[in-house]
Amino acid sequence: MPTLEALAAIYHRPLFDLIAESRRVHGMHWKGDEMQLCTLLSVKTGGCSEDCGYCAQSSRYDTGIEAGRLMKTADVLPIAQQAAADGATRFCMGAAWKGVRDGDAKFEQMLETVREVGRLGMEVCVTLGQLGDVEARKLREAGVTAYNHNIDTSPGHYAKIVSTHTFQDRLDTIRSVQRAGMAVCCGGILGLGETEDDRLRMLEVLCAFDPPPESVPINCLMPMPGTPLAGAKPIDTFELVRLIATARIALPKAKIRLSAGRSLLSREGQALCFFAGANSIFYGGKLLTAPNPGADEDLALLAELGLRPQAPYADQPRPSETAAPQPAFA
Ligand code: SAM
Ligand code: DTB
Ligand code: SF4
Repeated sequence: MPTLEALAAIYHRPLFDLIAESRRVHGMHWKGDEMQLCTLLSVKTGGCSEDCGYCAQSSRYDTGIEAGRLMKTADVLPIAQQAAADGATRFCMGAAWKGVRDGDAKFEQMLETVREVGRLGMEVCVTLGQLGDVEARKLREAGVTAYNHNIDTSPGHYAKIVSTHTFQDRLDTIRSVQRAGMAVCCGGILGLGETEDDRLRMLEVLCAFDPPPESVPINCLMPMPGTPLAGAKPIDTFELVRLIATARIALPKAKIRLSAGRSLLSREGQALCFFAGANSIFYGGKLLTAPNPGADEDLALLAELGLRPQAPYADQPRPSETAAPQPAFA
């Protein structure tokens, strides 16, 4: 498990040396021409009680996003079917909740949606906020293969961004997800006013997970009007590429997902991120509330680069089978 010093030494190598190394590591574990396509759907938008300073869905900020109701299973299904038909191999459903609780009618409805979506043959990922062991087990039994719960930034910077829950709360949820045997999808956001040291400390925490995260979304802040971070400055593409390359070297078996903020990058910037080790993207014109490049645009970019969508479960077991139910931390 790399120390902070080791991560910093990797991160600060001359850029071309760094990318050459991340490409070498990538080639040892992944087919270099494959890209995982994951489609996102916000099944419950806005009205969230939490105060995450980057998020348009927090009810604390006047962002123009109205609180919606949980989508019915019957309304989610055709969207998931379309995503599968368009070539997505993972379907990720997000809810603007603090968390979920067993026995709650909304949680039951979510389980039903997972069961139905699971029949379509895609990996099923959900991101529903905090949960405990019971909820995690029920989600896994319903067919969830991966649970997304980001640490978002370093332990030290977290409290400057969110006050309604703690970094430790995030780790506790992740531990429940691991105990239930679901794959952990966990990453962060660049652009929250963090330092380079914070970014590397975030990676250090991810590297300490046991088992390591199955996928690591690297989001660039989409500055959302009305949030405290609306005026944050954009991410330098070379800094993003360095972090992706460092993550690829430190977490060789994880899918590294170039996530939110891709619409702010040039095609060349995205290509450099892919070359440095990013092998997964969100696919479809919308993230949760923010825009994403359109599916046609992405397919054209992949074709131009000679990349192809990753077939479902190509030559590896389903994620839930690789994630042994072990605690994240002692
Ligand atoms: N409520 C759940 C939670 O907080 O885990 C699930 C939904 S939440 C919107 C999922 C993730 O989206 C966050 O952890 C964060 O990494 C990312 N995110 C939210 N707003 C973002 C923004 N404006 N720019 C980039 N990433 C964002
Ligand atoms: C993740 O790390 N990024 C996605 C997904 N997990 C749920 C969400 C990005 C949200 C971007 C802002 C928005 O759409 O509101
Ligand atoms: Fe709520 Fe998640 Fe947004 Fe935080 S990131 S305000 S928990 S929806």
